[in-house]
Amino acid sequence: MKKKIALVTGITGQDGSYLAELLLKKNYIVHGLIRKSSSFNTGRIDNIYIDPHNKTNFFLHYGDLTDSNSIYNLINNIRPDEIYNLGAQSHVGVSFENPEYTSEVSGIGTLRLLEAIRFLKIKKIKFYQASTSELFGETYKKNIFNEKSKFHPKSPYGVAKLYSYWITSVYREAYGIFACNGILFNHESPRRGETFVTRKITRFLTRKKLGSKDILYLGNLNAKRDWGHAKDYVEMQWRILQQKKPDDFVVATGQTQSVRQFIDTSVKLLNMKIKWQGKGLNEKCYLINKGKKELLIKIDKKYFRPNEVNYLKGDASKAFKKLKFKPKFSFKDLVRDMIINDLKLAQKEQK
Ligand code: NAP
Ligand code: G4F
Repeated sequence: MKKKIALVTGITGQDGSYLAELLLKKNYIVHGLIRKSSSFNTGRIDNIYIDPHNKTNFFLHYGDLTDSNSIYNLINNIRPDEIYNLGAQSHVGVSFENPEYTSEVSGIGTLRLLEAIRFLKIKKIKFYQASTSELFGETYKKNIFNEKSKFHPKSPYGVAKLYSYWITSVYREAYGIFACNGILFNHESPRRGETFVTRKITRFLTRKKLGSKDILYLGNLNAKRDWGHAKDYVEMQWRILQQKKPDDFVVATGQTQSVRQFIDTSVKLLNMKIKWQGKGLNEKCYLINKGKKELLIKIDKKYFRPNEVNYLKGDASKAFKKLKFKPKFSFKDLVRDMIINDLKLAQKEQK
């Protein structure tokens, strides 16, 4: 049987790397778009790249979501069956500092891909857009959000992604392109970027466990997120494109935890004892060890966003039913997976 061809933007990122592995296991030929960087940015996919078995079915191409020509030429050359648009400036906090760039990449970048598909008239292409729970943003009476919920983004990132969401939907309706949105709630893993709060916490606490003297600075501890595991969620990205009709799906666990709860869970798994003291910007967390109190976490204003999404919880009933979505990782499994990985990293660093 002829192998399917997939193009993945954002292949060097958390999701891109897991998705590439999944597609290769499913016998796809995988092409990834990578941007030129002055230092290596392929750490998450080096395992795939250096494996000789993948020599004939894994290819990387330089390009950029801000560069229409690179996108057009690539799609024209490889003529993929499926395109997964995972590339983005994906950090909400950074989007307040670089709003124009974020819009170019995470918003107009999607249009560039869809325009290439339209111009090239490659009918077979199925298109996946990495949409996000940041579309919902505002909390209406502690809602649980589904595909019909009202959008109200609260950051330049959320607005850029809202553009991508709608342009994907418009190209589906106007030109009959098989284009889908996966509205994914937060998902993490040992491959999560270290500036996102979960990984920042697990990297710090595992180093601390091995005796580091550092202090962790965080922003809003009370924000709540619906955290799933990236490995579960990339499987859903693939399943969304295997449906008979193009459609949009919320992917979430239906559980929500605060940043503080994420810390408490990590600390328990590491067999550490902590104590929270104070309030607001003066709140501090102490490590209690052999009766001694050591400062562990402090609040730093710079990590607060000008506009915050305080609460996110998703209702993935549609995905449960149609995609047969059943997350394998519970919240505790997710934290454990990250802790185990980061403990190993911390041990390596010590050596
Ligand atoms: P990530 O780890 O930040 O990866 C982002 C990827 O985009 C990286 O490969 C990055 O390349 C690439 N990229 C950045 N700017 C680019 C540009 N100008 N041109 C081409 N590629 C560019 O993100 P992730 O967590 O895997 O998320 C994947 C997608 O899902 C993103 O679109 C994100 O917005 C969306 N999403 C994520 C979550 C989540 O909780 N993880 C939830 C909902 C939606 P470099 O490696 O060179 O930086
Ligand atoms: O880990 P975060 O930066 O993720 P955030 O903002 O929820 O965005 C992630 O999930 C979205 C899906 O909902 C994706 F679309 C997006 O691409 C990204 O993957 O922050 C989580 C929460 C926020 O409320 C933030 O204010 O943690 C709070 N927080 C508290 N201290 C912090 C910190 N966030 C970061 N990054 N760093 C801190 O020191």
